[in-house]
Amino acid sequence: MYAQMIKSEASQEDPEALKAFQDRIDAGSKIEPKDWMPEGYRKTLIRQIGQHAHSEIVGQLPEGNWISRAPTLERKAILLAKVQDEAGHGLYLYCAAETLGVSRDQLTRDLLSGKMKYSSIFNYPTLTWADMGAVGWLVDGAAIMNQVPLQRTSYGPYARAMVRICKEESFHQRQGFDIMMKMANGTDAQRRMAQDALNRFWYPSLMMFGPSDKESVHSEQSMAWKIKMNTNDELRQKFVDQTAPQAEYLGLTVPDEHLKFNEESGHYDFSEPDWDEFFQVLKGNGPCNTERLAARNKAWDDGRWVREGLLAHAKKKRNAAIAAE
Ligand code: BYC
Repeated sequence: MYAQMIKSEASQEDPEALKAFQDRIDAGSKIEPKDWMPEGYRKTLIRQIGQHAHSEIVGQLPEGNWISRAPTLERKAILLAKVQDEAGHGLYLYCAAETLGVSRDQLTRDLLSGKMKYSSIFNYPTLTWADMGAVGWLVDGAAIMNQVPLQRTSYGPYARAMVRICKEESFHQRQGFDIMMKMANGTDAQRRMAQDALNRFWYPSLMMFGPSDKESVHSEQSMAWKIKMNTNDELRQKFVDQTAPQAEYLGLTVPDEHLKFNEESGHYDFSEPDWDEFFQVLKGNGPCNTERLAARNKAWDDGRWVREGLLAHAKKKRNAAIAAE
């Protein structure tokens, strides 16, 4: 449906302008906010950057859950800083989306009403401290795998936001792996916790890259426009290739009996995630969808007095400036 809509919109646009635009993309030029762009390009970017921004904001919830229960003051300070970084990532991305003509208020409304998506991964619960390790190691690890190529994406403000985000995400991944190392080399109970976290987060992390290439609706057009630099399956494979040896180093077992290095292909063979589960989560039926949206709606409602206070203050200052002229 969406892909068809984008195609039909393109058919109404000036073919010469479309060709010149595609030539610029093919030549590796960056598209900037004031440049002409096809409506489909603008909409696709708003969708992807908006979903990404929402993922950063909703992504604070599963980890925020453990700030008050971190095992040491040092771990608590690190986790606090990480969760705060995610808020910052959300802000850079909302700013990048605003350059495309959508307001942050509109994007927020679309998140809170459930109209816009955020990453499926954040609809899973974080049950133990080891989950903080698994989230950093696997979830941030998958995020980096996806986001490093996006530093070369064709839209300037998005590419530039990604540079800073990727620097911070790689620190996040290391802190996650550090927690996993501590737990995997700890007591029997800690090792069991680490294994259990890996068991629960492995397949949801693979799902972060999106449906298989056969099912992906947007990949073809998004790759032609360099809004996406790789297909979903390419990135998923790279992630498995990077992560399987790390699990081995930790002495943990990836919960996939088919995971095996294939000498011929030079890559790991692995089992696909349960795609029915993925599409259920996208429909709002994951373990925490309701809880996550309720938390964001509550935060928005609770913050009303701050927004109103700031707006009233800004209005007062503006009126005073007008009166002084
Ligand atoms: N969750 O045609 P496709 C992070 C949707 S990490 C939910 O392949 P596309 C963080 C997709 O939107 C995560 N929905 O789509 C980490 C589409 O539905 P609509 C954020 C998903 O866009 C740690 C439909 O399925 N990263 O932020 O070409 C701590 C068909 O898919 C998912 C990004 O957003 C999913 N996993 O490719 C804190 C990176 N996968 O929109 C925070 C930027 C697919 O037509 N985004 N869908 O209704 C991307 O690279 C791409 O948007 C995706 C999907 C690879 C995710």
